[in-house]
Amino acid sequence: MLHYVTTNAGKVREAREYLDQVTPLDYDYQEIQSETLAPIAAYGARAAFEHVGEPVIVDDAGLFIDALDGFPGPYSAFVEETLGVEQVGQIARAQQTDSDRASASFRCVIAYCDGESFGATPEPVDRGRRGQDLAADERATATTDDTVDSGTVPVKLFEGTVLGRIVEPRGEGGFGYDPIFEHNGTTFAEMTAEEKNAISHRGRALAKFGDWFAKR
Ligand code: ITT
Ligand code: NA
Repeated sequence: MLHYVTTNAGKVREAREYLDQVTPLDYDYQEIQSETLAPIAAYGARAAFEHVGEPVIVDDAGLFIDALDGFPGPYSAFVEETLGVEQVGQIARAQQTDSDRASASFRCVIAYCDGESFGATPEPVDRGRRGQDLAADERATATTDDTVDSGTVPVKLFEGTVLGRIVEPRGEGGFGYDPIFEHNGTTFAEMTAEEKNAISHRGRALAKFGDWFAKR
């Protein structure tokens, strides 16, 4: 049994398209605060594994707006609940200049934990809150994944990122910031789940996880 631990129904819909063997588990693990996603996902995966005692994946994701220095980033869920998606879009577009057309990236880190070790590897690299290293290159599949083995319980990480720009809300699909995130002329909310998965941060991270997990 592989549990996909989340309280977010939108994430579950997308994950099930990729991994049919995955079972959604609505467990609200305590989230640590960090300027980067990887430690949050890793900590959550450990906590969730200790809770269920079976293999888990945790998905930590966020929207990083370049003109706002990576805001809301790891705080995306909180900011969605407080400011709201539309207002985040307005702030981002107000910051827009000719050279910086409210460019942004969605990032996702999938953390897997089953209590086993994956071999000795380093702590995850801190890529900075804007995630420049990833966003600078859209070949998200080429990014290095890390294993966190120095804690008590090892965690394996898979990252995905997608570049886009912030626009006025369009579309009814998806969830969260999808209506204001445009990629190649289409917002994520205007795409079908399949279209979004094929290019999204989550889809890319899940694809990498799926390849690795199939061999495990
Ligand atoms: P869990 O922690 O329980 O999984 P959550 O919604 O709190 O659910 P995160 O902590 O990872 O998840 O916060 C991610 C937030 O980032 C999410 O609430 C959305 O606001 C935004 N987000 C992440 N992926 C997104 C996507 O594919 N489309 C739109 N918004 C997304
Ligand atoms: Na969360």
